[in-house]
Amino acid sequence: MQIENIATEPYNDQNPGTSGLRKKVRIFQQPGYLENFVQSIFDSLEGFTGQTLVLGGDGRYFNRIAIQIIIKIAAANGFGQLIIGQGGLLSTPAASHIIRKYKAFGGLILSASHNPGGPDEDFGIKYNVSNGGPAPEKYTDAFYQRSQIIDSYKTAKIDDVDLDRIGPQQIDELKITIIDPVTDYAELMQSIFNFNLLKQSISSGYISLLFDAMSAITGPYAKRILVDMLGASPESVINAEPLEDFGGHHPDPNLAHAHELAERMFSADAPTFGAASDGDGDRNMITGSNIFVTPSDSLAIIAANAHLIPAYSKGISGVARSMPTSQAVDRVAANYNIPCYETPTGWKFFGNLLDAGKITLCGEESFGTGSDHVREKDGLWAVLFWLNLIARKRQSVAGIVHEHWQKFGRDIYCRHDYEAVENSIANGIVEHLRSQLPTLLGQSFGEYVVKFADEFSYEDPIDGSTSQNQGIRIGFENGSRIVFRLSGTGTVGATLRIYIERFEADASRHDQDAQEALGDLIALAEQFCEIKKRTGRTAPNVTT
Ligand code: G16
Repeated sequence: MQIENIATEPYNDQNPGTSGLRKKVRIFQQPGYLENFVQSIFDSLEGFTGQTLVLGGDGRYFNRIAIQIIIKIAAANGFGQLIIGQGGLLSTPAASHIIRKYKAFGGLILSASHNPGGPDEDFGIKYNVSNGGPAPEKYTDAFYQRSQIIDSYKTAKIDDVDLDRIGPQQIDELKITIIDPVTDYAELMQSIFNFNLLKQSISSGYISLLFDAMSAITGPYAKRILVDMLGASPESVINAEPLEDFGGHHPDPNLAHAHELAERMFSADAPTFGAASDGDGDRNMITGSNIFVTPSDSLAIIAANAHLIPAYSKGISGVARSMPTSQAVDRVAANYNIPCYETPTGWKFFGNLLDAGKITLCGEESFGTGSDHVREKDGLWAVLFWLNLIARKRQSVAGIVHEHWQKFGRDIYCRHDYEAVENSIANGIVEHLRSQLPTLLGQSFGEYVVKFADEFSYEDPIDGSTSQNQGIRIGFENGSRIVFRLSGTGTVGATLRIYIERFEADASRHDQDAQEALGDLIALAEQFCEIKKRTGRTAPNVTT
């Protein structure tokens, strides 16, 4: 195999965010941009000669081109085998599973998740380590450092690989194996859930379901698992064809973007269960007939009922949630007397806890839920969990949610996103919030008395690494919280996220609308951060 060393100039913006490097496609198309970043990753890793690398993406625009480029760089750098999803497709959780199952050295996942796709939209790349999980910060910091001084990359002079032909191909000393993207993952799901019970519940009509794949990667996975294996009707999976531009939509599973699903689920003839997943298949939105389950509640309900699912029937060791996720799961953990960890936003922070067996389940307010079966959040896993729960408990989604609130109380929750805020304004807001922290303690704002006001930092209990500046938290004596942080996944300007929650023990008040119930705290959040005042905006872009 002939290998070339190509001279290159560093780019100064290759700092991975919450989940890999995400930029506009046009930025990735600059000469050497993708090549530099991939070579920077390989330059920062040791011991992969002759080892296996998993490769796949969510099928968005530029996916196939990027895969061919990466194959050549990986070949030139000495990997022995590349396992690639057919057509260059792999959902993020499937990639995580394949890295683990085939004991790969790591994997490259090409996705910008829920961000839109197309020539003028977003692309992304992320490296996952041998446990199947996103590279921890010590890796991503090293990639960035390297990218700032890189002066050449290696590439193999080989033809483009046929990505559609399943099976092994040999190019000199490099083995390339194209696999069906769904089979291994579907088998894993079958080993976790009670597929027989699910089949019966679907065929008897007890469960009717609607899954919105949002023209993204989960279409083929949902069709195989929900339709072929579990017997749901083909019409149960909508927007099932993965498209390079996701049909022009945001493949973001929330009520605003999964509007077709939302309309059906809030209609008179709504199915029992509705769900959606995102661009790369790791997020999930759960709904039932005329009810939306917040991701924070979903995590708590999953934790409270895990023993009803075959794979977790012996109990769970502990749970974790990202800091801005509501405290609903903490109440479940306290009730079952198991540990509950609070980590920064980003799935990578769960990896060590999962590897060490400290937790079985984890989740985030950003529509992410998962378990120790892989090291990524997993959209279809959450869907199957809920279906298994409905079948096992013989209860509707609303019934399960209300029963949970009755027992544990309700953590009323919402998130407001202000997107594409000018960076200087966003930084000014963060500075302004920071400057208030020392004086807030003990102050009263109506019924809210400040109990703590700080900037969240995290010390990993397994490896002792620390992560600073992970969001500003203002907590009140009555358990309510307001959290502010800048997103690490956007590609235009800055996105300010405001997370608001209040606990309601009184079951007669559990049906309140979240925005109304949180009205005082929403006003207080504006008083603290002045986003509306400083930007002239009147409302958030997205409310979830
Ligand atoms: C990624 C991370 C999640 C994180 C989310 C939002 O998800 O994997 O852990 O919660 O981004 O992050 P931020 O608030 O910084 O935008 P995904 O689905 O985009 O890969």
